[in-house]
Amino acid sequence: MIVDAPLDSSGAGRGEERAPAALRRAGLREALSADDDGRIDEALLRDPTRDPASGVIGAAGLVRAGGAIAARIGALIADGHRPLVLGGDCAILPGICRALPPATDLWFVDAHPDFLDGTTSPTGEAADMDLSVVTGHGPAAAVGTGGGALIEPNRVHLIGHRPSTDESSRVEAARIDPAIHQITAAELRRRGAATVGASLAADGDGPTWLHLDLDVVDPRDLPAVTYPEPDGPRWADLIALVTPLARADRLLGMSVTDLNTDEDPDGRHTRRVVEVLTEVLVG
Ligand SMILES: [Mn+2]
Repeated sequence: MIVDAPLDSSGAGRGEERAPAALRRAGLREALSADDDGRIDEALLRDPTRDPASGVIGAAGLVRAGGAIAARIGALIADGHRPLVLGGDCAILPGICRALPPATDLWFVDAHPDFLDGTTSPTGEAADMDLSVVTGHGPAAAVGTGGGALIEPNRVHLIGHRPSTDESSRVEAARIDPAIHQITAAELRRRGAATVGASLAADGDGPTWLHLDLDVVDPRDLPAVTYPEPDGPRWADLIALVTPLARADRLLGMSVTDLNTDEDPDGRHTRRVVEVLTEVLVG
């Protein structure tokens, strides 16, 4: 079941907002033979103002979006569907996690740890903060959660990030909850993406969510993202990593974020994302 959550947490109408429609135009739904649950309309944010209290852009709109995402994903899971949520950016994750049952594991594949807060984020975009929010490190009020962990930190695997040396990245690295399991991009290369994917998929039997921020992919293969980081997995490695995760029996659903269509004028990267998701999910 495909559902669109076109939330762009810059509030400025960047290309992440148009990614779900672009992926659909490129044939994603047909390629997956997926049912269609349309779009979560409240997950559109058009407010670039940084809230002085929380330090988060579009705080009121994020609360609305988070509630609507939680309600829709909760209903789909309750009806026995396995949603594929098309972002938008990673600010959709707290709403999704609100809908997940207790003791759900999270596979979080991203170039960045998303562990800043309203003070430490240089941008104020909630997509800098989502893993911090869902593990109970805030800022909670600004993204529509009541505080507290939505996912227990020791149930999170943070995969594919690469530590960078600028000041805010150092601050961010120091904030990461030490209970979170980390597999950096370098470790992924060392162990082999297929080995890591197979071992994660085989480890445990409780419900799991898979979150894929496409900026994890090396910018040589996917430059159509807002915050590219060098030295990521190539497409072949990503497919090897994600295929066993996406096909795990215990998977409740999957979110895909951060394709920026503004950086893809001829649509070639959008088409590649459709091919990759089809290979991962269908084979
Ligand atoms: Mn992210």
